[in-house]
Amino acid sequence: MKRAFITGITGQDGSYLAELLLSKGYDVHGLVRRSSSFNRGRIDPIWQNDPVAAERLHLHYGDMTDGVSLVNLIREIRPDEVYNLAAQSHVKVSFEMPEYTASADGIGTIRLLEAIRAAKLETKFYQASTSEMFGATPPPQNEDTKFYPRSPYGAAKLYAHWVTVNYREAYDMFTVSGILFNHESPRRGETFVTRKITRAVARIQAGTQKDLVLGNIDSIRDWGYAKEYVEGMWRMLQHDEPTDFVLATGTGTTVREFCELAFSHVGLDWRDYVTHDERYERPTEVDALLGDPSKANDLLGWKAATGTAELARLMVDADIALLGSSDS
Ligand code: NAP
Ligand code: F7E
Repeated sequence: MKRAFITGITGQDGSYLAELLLSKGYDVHGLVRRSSSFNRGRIDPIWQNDPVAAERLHLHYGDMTDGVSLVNLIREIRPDEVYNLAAQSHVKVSFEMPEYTASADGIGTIRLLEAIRAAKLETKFYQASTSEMFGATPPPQNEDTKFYPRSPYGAAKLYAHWVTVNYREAYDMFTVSGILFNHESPRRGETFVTRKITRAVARIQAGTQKDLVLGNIDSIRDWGYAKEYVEGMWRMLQHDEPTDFVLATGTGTTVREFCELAFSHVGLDWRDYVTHDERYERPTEVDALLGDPSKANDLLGWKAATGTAELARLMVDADIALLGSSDS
């Protein structure tokens, strides 16, 4: 039985990845932060839906800013595969908490790599890198595109990307940087724009919300379905050689168009509800992200199946269902 260690297991991607690895028979260990309120809502259903698989799921307290916790956990778990998904992942928040973002997202990665190196393990390592590293470089973007991050988050992730590459070259470790374009789902955090929109659509339709206040709606993103992207992460670690991959749909959509897709799904005109407030804008914006996933298509046989329009519809449907279940 293979053992995996997932940091960020309580997040959107971590929860889908935990389910995937459990379904493949892995023993899954996850890093959780101590919180005064409940933060395991995304993984809790595993115990209800599949109690037998849940016996192979183990949670450990720790933090990406606490190197000692990482050293102890790696030594104790001795994982075959590590997926480093933990991060302060909100771009706008990274302008407000730049130092913390650098520590958790940037230095946290080297803390984890050092913990693996110190334990002298043959562990395979996946780093959750991001299209935000391309920032100002125009699309389409692929593995050879020049990096030009536009936020403390993008810069911290670029540091993490390069130490991942460096540990592969310096110490011959099996380390992979997965450069993922935006991926969303009904489990997406509520302050990211797609979920903010689909949640608002459900509430506006139910009559419990009047309007939706957004920032820049002209930016272009390449939005795919998170559940499919975690399969790509796993395939990267099963590939013969450690090398970096872009995962994306290959299609760009503006925030404005995403609004249109989500509101029209329930017969509403987005222009009647969406207003603007500059407090949701960033000091520097990333105008256009659109990925070229050819390398992953060719070498991993990975392809995004769900396009942005279908994604918008499934997220609206899930938010309507969620609203219904919380009302009852
Ligand atoms: P997410 O929902 O925000 O989840 C982030 C996870 O990291 C949560 O489990 C969170 O714990 C944990 N975390 C945050 N700070 C931590 C710390 N200091 N120590 C330990 N754990 C910490 O993010 P996601 O959308 O699943 O993304 C997963 C990873 O992929 C992130 O690294 C993100 O930056 C990267 N990424 C995401 C996308 C995307 O479009 N979703 C695209 C490219 C790259 P709590 O639950 O306690 O908050
Ligand atoms: O913004 C604009 C905003 O916060 C998307 C993270 O997962 O993907 C994500 O980062 C766009 C931006 O995602 C609002 O200015 C307008 O242009 O949903 P977002 P992001 O910044 O692209 C990358 C790949 C990651 O790695 C990150 O971890 O939407 N926008 N109005 C807004 N954005 C938000 N959040 N809220 C608004 O009201």
